[in-house]
Order: sequence, then structure tokens, then C-alpha cells
Amino acid sequence: MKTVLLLNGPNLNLLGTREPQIYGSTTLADIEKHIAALGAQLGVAVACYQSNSEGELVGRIHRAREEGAAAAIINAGAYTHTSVALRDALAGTALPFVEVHISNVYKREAFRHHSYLSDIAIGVIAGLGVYGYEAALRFLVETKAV
Ligand code: CA2
Repeated sequence: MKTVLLLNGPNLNLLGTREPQIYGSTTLADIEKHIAALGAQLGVAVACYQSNSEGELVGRIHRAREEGAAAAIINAGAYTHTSVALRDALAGTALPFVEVHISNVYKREAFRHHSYLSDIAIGVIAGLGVYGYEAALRFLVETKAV
């Protein structure tokens, strides 16, 4: 069975506890449970990982490639806008991925409009709330990207 990595970056562990007007009231645990169950229904395994540390996220991307993960769904949080290291890890491993943002970053501050990841992603989803994770998984499976 193919594996899809669901990778969440800094502060996304706070989902459902603060700023519900921006990020909704679903917790990260709820999202991971839902995406893993959906994966089982669609015939793929989902490996979930969240870290607040840039180095740990880089390490998890390297490991995903070593483990033979087929693709990733990545919400890199604020590192989206700052991290050349995450970009290099994704480019260096050639792990295919969909970039997801819960909020519509283009409706927000200008510094959120640039992503170091978008031009090497298969595609980008922003502003669909937590449904964006489900949309990304369905896209990967239904278009046979995995
Ligand atoms: O919209 C998204 O998914 C973001 O990736 C979320 C990041 C933000 O820096 C990006 O610009 C857009 C922030 C994640 C912080 O998550 C929180 C959740 C609940 C309470 C506080 C922070």
C-alpha cells in the first residue's frame, strides 16, 4: 500500500484551541484521524507528523523519501514564507507534494503572499479551511498522482 505523508509545521498543534475565526475549531488530532480514515477508504496509508522545529520537518521529509512515501500533503505554517531549508529538502528528495493552507493567505498580510514551496509543489490549496487537507488527499489518489 502506498503511503502519503501528512506534514504540519509550526503552531498547527494549536488548531482548534485559539484563533477559530481564522483557523476554525477542528483540532489537529481530528484532522489527522479524519485524513487517516479517508486514506484507508481510498486505499492509501497516511503517516502524520507535526513539528514546531524546522530541522525536524527537514528530517521527516528525508525519512519519508527513504521509507518510499509516494507523496506528501504539507502545511508548513509560517515556514512556508521563510524556509529555504524546507524547499531544499523537498526539491532534494523530489517528494511530490500538495501545499495546503487553511486560511486564504492572499487575503492576509503581504508577507504571507510569498511561498518558498509553491513553485515546486504539484499544486496549492488555500482558504478552504481544514477541507483543504481532504481535497489534497482526494486529488492525489483520484488523479493517480500516488
Ligand atoms: O493558513 C494556514 O494554514 C497557514 O499555513 C497557517 C500558519 C500561517 O503562518 C500561514 O501564513 C498560513 C500559522 C499556523 C498557526 O496556527 C494556529 C492555529 C491556532 C491558533 C494559533 C495558531
